[in-house]
Amino acid sequence: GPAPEANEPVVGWLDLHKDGFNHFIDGKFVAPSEGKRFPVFNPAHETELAQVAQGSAADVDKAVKAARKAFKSWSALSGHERAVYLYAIARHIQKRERFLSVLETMDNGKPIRETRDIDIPLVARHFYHHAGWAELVESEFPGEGPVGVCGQIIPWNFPLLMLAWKIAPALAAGNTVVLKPAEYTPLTALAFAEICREVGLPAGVVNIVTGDGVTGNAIVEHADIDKIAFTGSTEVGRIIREKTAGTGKKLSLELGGKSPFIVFEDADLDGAVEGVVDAIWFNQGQVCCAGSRLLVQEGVAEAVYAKLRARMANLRVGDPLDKSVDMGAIVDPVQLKRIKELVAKGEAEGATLFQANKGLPAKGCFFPPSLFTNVAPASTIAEVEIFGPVLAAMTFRTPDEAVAIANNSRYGLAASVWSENINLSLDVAAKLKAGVVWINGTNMFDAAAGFGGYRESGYGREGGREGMAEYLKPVTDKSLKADE
Ligand code: TXE
Repeated sequence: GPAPEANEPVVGWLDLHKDGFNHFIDGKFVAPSEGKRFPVFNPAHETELAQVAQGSAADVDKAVKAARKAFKSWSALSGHERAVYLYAIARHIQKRERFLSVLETMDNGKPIRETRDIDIPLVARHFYHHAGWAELVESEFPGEGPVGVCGQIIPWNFPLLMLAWKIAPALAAGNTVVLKPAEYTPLTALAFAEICREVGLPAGVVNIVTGDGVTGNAIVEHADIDKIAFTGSTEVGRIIREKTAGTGKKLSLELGGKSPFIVFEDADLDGAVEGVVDAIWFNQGQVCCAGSRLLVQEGVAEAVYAKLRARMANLRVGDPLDKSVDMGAIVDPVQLKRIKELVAKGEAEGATLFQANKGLPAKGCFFPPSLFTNVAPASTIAEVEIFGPVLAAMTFRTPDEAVAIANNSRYGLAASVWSENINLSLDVAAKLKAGVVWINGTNMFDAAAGFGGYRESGYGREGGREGMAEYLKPVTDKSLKADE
């Protein structure tokens, strides 16, 4: 069951805010202008965690004005001076690692093992890495300067990590930000706002406005924002691209995926099966680069499926605060409904469904690990992003056919290739239309490596040198930079 002692500081913190959370604007916590708040739930326990401010266009405007004012002095600091703040943020995240992990798990439903060992350590790593970039940016990007005020809109699947991916490079390059967390999972962003205060980050450099798509749209439409960075659905990405077309706004989009996971017959099959577990059942499959299409070479297909079914039967689905749990809750009933509908569609289209049935908790947003075999390449479940713990498996005969099936997608975010033959792996990897290709591995993230997609998975990169470039622009006369 849940670990009450780990839970306690978070419950106390939520209790402090039982009258409702506010936006974080200009270094202060500010009540929503229209006085509206919305509830945020723990999807595993079906309990309300908090009431959070619904951001209006007026709130967004206030935040943009604060960011604009702060931009002048923040961008005039030396890289080293900005690095000191980023190091301090990284250090404070490490100090509050346990609190942040528990809070993230309660808000999102993902296993505590993941928030503790993956999400929050990667958040700290991202700020450390970008503190380094703040030190280097002037020498590594001569003739370039910050873009200005950045509007950043993030999803709910890795709430604090997506915040880090957005805020760390923006600040390192000398920008100021207005960030909107997803409506399902705003709580770690609000805890992050407290960290900004603790480290004495100058007021207005980071502003957090909570709310839904209406709030996000107010950010997109604000005339005094210089860049929009968005991670979320392809549908909303398309709207944002249309709305920013014809404006001077710089834009980066990280959208959906339907990433192939290709297993050749000479692969280490047990290793590949463990890879699949990580590819599609990590974070309940709510991962933009999830390996959601399994392509297996015909000769080993039945063997791989058999190993997979046996492994699925051992996956523990349950209370995400329990350290022994492999899979937690789906983020929200709306997403759960979407997953159920797509699974029903897969069955209607004639694919064979296998679900490991260890029993799900009696209440809460849970869905079992699911495997579809006999999937026709042109069927819905082979094409549409399910964004849940559902794997669609297909077979292929030759490497060329594997490449053809893999690339037959509107998306192109990531791919995994499994083979003991490195020549084959490298040859196939080069032919895949994907922003990231892993060989004998999957879901490996590093702050130093650019991440992003092809096609409808979006454009622009986050992380590393390419990620920094997204937050910079040519500056002809550096003395003009601060007066913009
Ligand atoms: O995404 P939305 P949703 C995919 C996944 C999922 C589906 C729907 O397939 O099932 O999208 O999820 C804000 N202008 N991904 O509905 O709506 C919103 O408030 C500006 C993949 O949650 O795109 C939130 O902060 N902003 C993905 C953010 O956009 C708007 C991660 C994402 O929400 C807006 C999430 C608007 N008009 C979902 N409408 C990935 N690539 O990892 C909403 N938002």
